[in-house]
Amino acid sequence: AFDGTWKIDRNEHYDKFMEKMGINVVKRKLAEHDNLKLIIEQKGDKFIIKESSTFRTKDIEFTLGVQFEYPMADGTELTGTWVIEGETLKGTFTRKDNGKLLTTTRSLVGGELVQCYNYEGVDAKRIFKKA
Ligand code: MYR
Repeated sequence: AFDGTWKIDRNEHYDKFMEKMGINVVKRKLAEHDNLKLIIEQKGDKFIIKESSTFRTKDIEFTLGVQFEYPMADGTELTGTWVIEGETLKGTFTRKDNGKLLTTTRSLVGGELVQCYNYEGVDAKRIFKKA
């Protein structure tokens, strides 16, 4: 269901979220317009994601329920897992630099891919349209 090419359409509270994450204002301004594109392919429990943005291109592979590492575009390392609950992908990640939790979900809402983020009480969304 998540398969396909998804292009970022809009953000909600993303600047506030990034600020909480400790990202400086210059990087936040760039990140608001990063043209993020995700090509998602699911094979059973395994996901292959090709991420591209103005910052980088990166291939990510993970298996549901299996811990993996993910470096954010600024180099901060996360470690965690994705699981599926019902129709929703739920991600629980920990920042390696400070041990704090970042949770995220992906779900399909009206044909759009909605990714929600939470860090230290701040919620944000990034909403993608199918290319
Ligand atoms: C993936 O499934 O795409 C890889 C794992 C994603 C982990 C959660 C993403 C957090 C990215 C946060 C970026 C916020 C910048 C402050």
